[in-house]
Amino acid sequence: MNKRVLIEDKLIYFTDVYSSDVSREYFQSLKETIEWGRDEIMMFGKRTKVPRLTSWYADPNVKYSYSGLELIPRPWTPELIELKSLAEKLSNHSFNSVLLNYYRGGADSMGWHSDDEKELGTNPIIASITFGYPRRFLLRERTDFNNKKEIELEDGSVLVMRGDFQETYQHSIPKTAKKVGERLNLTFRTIR
Ligand SMILES: O=C(O)CCC(=O)C(=O)O
Repeated sequence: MNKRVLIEDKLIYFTDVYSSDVSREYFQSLKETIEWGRDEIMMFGKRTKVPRLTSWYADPNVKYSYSGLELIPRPWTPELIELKSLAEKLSNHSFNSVLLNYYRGGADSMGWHSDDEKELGTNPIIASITFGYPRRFLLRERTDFNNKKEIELEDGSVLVMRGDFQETYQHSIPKTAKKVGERLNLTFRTIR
């Protein structure tokens, strides 16, 4: 495993957390066993389907909503608990929920946003695991959109967002016209 501090006190990137064999197994099994759906969100006053598949697992009674959408949690599976334990070890923090995203190809994406919903509290710690095809993860400063950075999130990696990262930056996974494979992403969160 390799650890890199990308932004001091805000963004830490662990690569080779899982070998490619283990990552492939998690990828296949999550793809098949997670109850994937296509959420609708409110955008500019209109209901719009998100450009990817999603699912939400959490402790009972945990409620979370984003972009006007209230998410109903499903109960943890043994596999998600395994992944949660590793995410907790790397971030030194305990989580009570995970939001999963399934990017089926280059047309699937995640628009610019910060994970700054009030249920996450101030300076939330979020651990993000990637399995499958690497995609670009873009950052831009909230007070200066021209100040951008990017990294490629690799198969078997974990990105930990912490401190005032959400307050200071927005992030996105842009669409791409390149031929890309499928990617799964799990963001472990603590809902207060
Ligand atoms: O797929 C990713 O790496 C990003 C996920 C993300 O931004 C989110 O769930 O808020």
